[in-house]
Amino acid sequence: WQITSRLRDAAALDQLVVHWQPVVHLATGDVRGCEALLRWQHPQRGLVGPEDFIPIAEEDGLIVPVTRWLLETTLTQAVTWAEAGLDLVVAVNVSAVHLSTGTLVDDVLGAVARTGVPPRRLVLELTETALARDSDRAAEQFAALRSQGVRLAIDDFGSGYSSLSSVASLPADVLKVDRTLVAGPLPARSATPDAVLAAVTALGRALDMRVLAEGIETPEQLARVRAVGCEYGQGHHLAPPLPADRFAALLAEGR
Ligand code: G
Ligand code: G
Ligand code: MN
Ligand code: NA
Repeated sequence: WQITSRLRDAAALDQLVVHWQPVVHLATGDVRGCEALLRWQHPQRGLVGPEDFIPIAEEDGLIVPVTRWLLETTLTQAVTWAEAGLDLVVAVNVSAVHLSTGTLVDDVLGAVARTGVPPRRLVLELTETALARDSDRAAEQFAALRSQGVRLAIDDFGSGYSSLSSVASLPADVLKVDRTLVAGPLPARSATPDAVLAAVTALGRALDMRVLAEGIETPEQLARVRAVGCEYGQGHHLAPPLPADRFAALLAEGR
């Protein structure tokens, strides 16, 4: 079926929706920010997850207008939250395809300028695999965005095959530790199940990055990531991705 042409319509018809997953400061339990996660409200199929349409959007280049829309939507939402007294850091996932088109810097800075959100409140997330694909070009665009105050995160770190030196040479602000490291090896296979998690956390801190543990699903995992010194966390045990109204309700509870 013609998911691509339907997606073209969807982008125009505002069938895309954003869910917001809280980012929690682990020492205090405060929600300090959120990650924008795209969904497609399909008229027949219901809520379609990004894994079912982002790869197609990347193939035909639609990911670029979709991400432009997402940046505008996210920053507009951030303005609304700021007006309600909530100064949140908002994170948006960026595709390697977008990096390779060369329009990312203008797209991001344009949305920042139009909405008036302080650039420090925006984090762009790129996976280590995406960064490794064209690391010189990525570094160039990173430098341009960072010089304007936009923050950068290396997403899903520990899931791919990039080298430690490539991480050290990228000027990123946040290291997002992949959920496979948070889940850890099967205890039966390791006498020191936290060794890799601890080492990756120490690496991030040594490189002056904020370390954020992803995919925290249980109280035990929360205890582990705190014990190794992760500063921030995300995951279903803390809060799942939520529609804007439920995200706002959660923030209201915490105050
Ligand atoms: O939202 P999760 O719930 O299902 O997302 C699945 C995957 O889709 C994740 O790897 C996430 O990074 C990616 N994803 C979600 N929203 C976006 C987006 O707006 N752009 C890109 N490039 N990836 C996204
Ligand atoms: O951008 P990234 O690949 O990190 O995307 C975050 C993805 O992780 C989204 O698909 C989101 O729905 C998902 N996610 C968020 N919290 C959890 C969790 O606790 N467990 C698992 N398995 N997935 C999660
Ligand atoms: Mn992400
Ligand atoms: Na991630």
